[in-house]
Amino acid sequence: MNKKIEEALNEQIRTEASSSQVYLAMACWAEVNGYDGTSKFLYAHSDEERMHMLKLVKFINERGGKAIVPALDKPEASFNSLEEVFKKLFEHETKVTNEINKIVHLCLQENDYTTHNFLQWYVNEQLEEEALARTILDKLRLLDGDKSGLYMFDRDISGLSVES
Ligand code: OFO
Repeated sequence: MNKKIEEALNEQIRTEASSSQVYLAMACWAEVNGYDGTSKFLYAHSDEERMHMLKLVKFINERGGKAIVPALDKPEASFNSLEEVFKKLFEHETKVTNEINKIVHLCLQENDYTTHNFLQWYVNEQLEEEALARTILDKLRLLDGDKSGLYMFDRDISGLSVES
């Protein structure tokens, strides 16, 4: 496997693993602060990110490269509000999208069309995840901290899922 691509994909393993940790920490915060629906949503989102990581691990190993399981930083564990949680989640997803786009670009430069093809799944996934995060954030901004609105938000969000 092309070394530059292998390195970039391994870096993406770190990104996806760290997304999983970040959302797990958010899920814990939501759970202990009484936002059960939100915590359910975030636990599921954390699982999705682990699955994104595993897909990369398998792809690299199956193509003759070597996947590296990275050390991760401790994620932020306390937040002031649900709005802050989702603002950070949205910003995080935007960063992930940029990272994916950079690897897609590298694949074209290196004429690696197999990996380019493989990455289209991630391109679509990022589109969906960013759109979902933006919708959730818009709702929270509209609520502007209104307690009964937040209660309903938390009840409804548990029914939303992050597509895999
Ligand atoms: Fe939510 O990011 Fe993975 O791909």
